[in-house]
Amino acid sequence: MVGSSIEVIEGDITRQRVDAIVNAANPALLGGGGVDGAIHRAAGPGLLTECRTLGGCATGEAKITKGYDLPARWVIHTVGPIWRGGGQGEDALLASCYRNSLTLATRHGIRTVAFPSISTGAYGFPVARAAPIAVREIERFLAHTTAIHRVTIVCRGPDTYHAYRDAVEELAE
Ligand code: AR6
Repeated sequence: MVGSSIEVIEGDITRQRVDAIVNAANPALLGGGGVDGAIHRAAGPGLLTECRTLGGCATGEAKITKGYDLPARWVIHTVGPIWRGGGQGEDALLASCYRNSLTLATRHGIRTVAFPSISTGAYGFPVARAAPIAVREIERFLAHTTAIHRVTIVCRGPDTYHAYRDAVEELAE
């Protein structure tokens, strides 16, 4: 069944026992608010020290660090697009966040990955539009690899949760 390897849950990504969690970062990779702040707080100061060595990250790209005090062994940092009305390549950039994060994961032998809802907080991307893009891109990736066993989308709040659940169900139809 299409969609079977994507799990959608409501919760806190910093608590996930997976090989890698994905951070919705900004191009400086030096921390911030939202999920980025939560991940840095939970990982401890070693994460920021390693992030300082990375030289930032372009929108749509991804970089990897260790997970430090997190249950996850790795953190994949990706930079989602800032919503500018939808005509500035936001959809394609959002898709590339998911694709590049999963590509990086396979290079590190990562089998289980948890994503937050990239760009739909401070960056203002409408979640009803972001969710199907995310789910489609993850599915497309999983269809061509056996390396990744499970992808979990960890949603903060019921609106986000329902948007991703609907997207998974629609793709499975
Ligand atoms: N677990 C799971 N999801 C969370 C958590 C958590 N602990 N905390 C927040 N979210 P945002 P963006 C959800 O703003 O839109 C940062 O300052 C949140 O409710 O974290 O990509 C960065 O440094 C929302 O659904 O990321 C950048 O400057 C989703 O995560 C900027 O914000 C994404 O919201 C990136 O903005």
